[in-house]
Amino acid sequence: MPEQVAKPVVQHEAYLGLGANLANPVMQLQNAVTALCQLPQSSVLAVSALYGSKPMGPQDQPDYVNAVAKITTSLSASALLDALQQIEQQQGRQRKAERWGARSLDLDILLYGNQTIVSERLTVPHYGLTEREFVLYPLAEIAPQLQLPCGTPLQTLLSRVPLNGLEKLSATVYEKLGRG
Ligand code: ROI
Repeated sequence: MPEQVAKPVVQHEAYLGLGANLANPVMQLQNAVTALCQLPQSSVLAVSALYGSKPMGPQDQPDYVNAVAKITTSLSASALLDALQQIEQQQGRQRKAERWGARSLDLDILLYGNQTIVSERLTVPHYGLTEREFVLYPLAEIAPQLQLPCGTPLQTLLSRVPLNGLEKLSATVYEKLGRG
């Protein structure tokens, strides 16, 4: 019988983007964080504040609420993507034909360790990371010293991308919106 060799468990630090603009977005993000805390083989290490942001893409949709979470996980990037898509579906996400339309919850893998991944399902770093204020500022809140796999410091990207109306939501606002 071949000798059983235990496979070492490799942990990856990953950053996830959270966004919603339908069906009580603040509650969607709060529920998403609760669901992330229950991901298998993973732990949530940090979550940014929630931010209000202007829609990128078609303007005839509500403002978004965005945040970024840092996790450590031994899931592969594609198993992590499966788990995130399952959370989106559990929270009522309906995939529509319209590109860049409103959504009840969007969970994106922004970074997965220091890896660059290009596959049919997944592009990491996330293709919008370098130009989206609603990703860069929450990311900088929890990882100000971060560098992308290509070596570019996050601070360099931030200096190029204006706030475009992005605002940190206060706890009072969460409560107000949470009740709405
Ligand atoms: N716009 C903002 N402000 N926040 C998002 O999370 C977001 N997500 C999207 C598109 C439609 C591109 N616009 C967004 O997928």
